[in-house]
Amino acid sequence: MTDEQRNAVLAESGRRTRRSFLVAGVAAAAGVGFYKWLDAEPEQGMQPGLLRRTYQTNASISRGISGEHVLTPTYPLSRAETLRVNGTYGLNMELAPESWRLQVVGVQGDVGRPGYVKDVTAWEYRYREATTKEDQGHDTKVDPNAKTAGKMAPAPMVDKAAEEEDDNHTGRKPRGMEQAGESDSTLAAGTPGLLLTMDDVVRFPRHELVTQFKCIEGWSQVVHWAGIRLADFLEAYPPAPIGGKEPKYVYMETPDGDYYTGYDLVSCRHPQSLLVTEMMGAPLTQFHGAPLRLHMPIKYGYKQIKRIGLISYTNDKPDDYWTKLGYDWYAGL
Ligand SMILES: Nc1nc2c(c(=O)[nH]1)N[C@H]1C(S)=C(S)[C@@H](COP(=O)(O)O)O[C@H]1N2
Ligand SMILES: [Mo]
Repeated sequence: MTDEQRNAVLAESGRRTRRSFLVAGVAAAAGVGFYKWLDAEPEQGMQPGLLRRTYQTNASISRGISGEHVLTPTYPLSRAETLRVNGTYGLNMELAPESWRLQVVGVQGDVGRPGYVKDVTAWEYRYREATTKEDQGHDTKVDPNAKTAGKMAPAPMVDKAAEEEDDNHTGRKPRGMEQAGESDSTLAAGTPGLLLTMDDVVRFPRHELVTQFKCIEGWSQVVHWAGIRLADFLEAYPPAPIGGKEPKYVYMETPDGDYYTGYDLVSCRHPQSLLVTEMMGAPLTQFHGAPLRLHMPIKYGYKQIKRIGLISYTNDKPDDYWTKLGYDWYAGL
């Protein structure tokens, strides 16, 4: 898009007329190109907000534009505040930081890449006594009016139970020890893939975002995030075609699979989907998902998995923790 075209779009959108919506819609239909010109704006604050409002106003009269192609509003840093801790499924045992690896499965040409192993599931994450005094946060609350009331019971403290249920005496933590149980998308033993370290992740350009974080329980907070774009990561580790075509989905898990989430590839490529390493100017804490979590402001909080241990491409719609408990798989805002 030329500067002239871009200015025209900006002017039109600013007027927020029906015509501006159409222009924005056409730009949105251009997909990645649309993101690129928005991204070229030094200040991301104003314009996406206008587009977002336009989109919301017109959503009912148009099906040609989807939330996945619109940037969510960004805010001045002064609006950002420390995010409460909410939901600690898969986080109750503290991960030994040196044992963290990112398992990546289904990558094109993975055999020849550094970090390739014949069985990613054989990687042993290790846990240790909690060293942090961090507030363990709020359990997901029960909304008595919700259809799913009763399903949002407090998170059980599973660490002791997990240790005791190690029937095979492998010394490894059993999977699926939280409320929703084991994921249907758990990898089979013997699944090859990559084991990446944090150095492999932070080599991509660093991005910061100040966005609104929305939990389905009805609260939201403006938060300052820093990390890398999931899109950049996925571009460097592209999916291997399945049946001659690009797979549709991305699946993520905490180490040992107690919390898990599924996404369509399009949402993962959204330029505001970040693999986050820092929040509010400091490294992620244990209960906010150290060392790596997802921020995906086009989705509700429950899709924003903390402590990522696995990223996997798949053509089967992946299982999702809160979908198992009755919530919408897409969780779009
Ligand atoms: N591993 C893990 N990730 C998770 C959750 C969880 O329980 N475990 N809860 C989700 C929900 S419902 C919300 S609202 C956010 C909360 O993130 P925060 O604790 O950093 O506020 O994390 C999401 N990611
Ligand atoms: Mo949430």
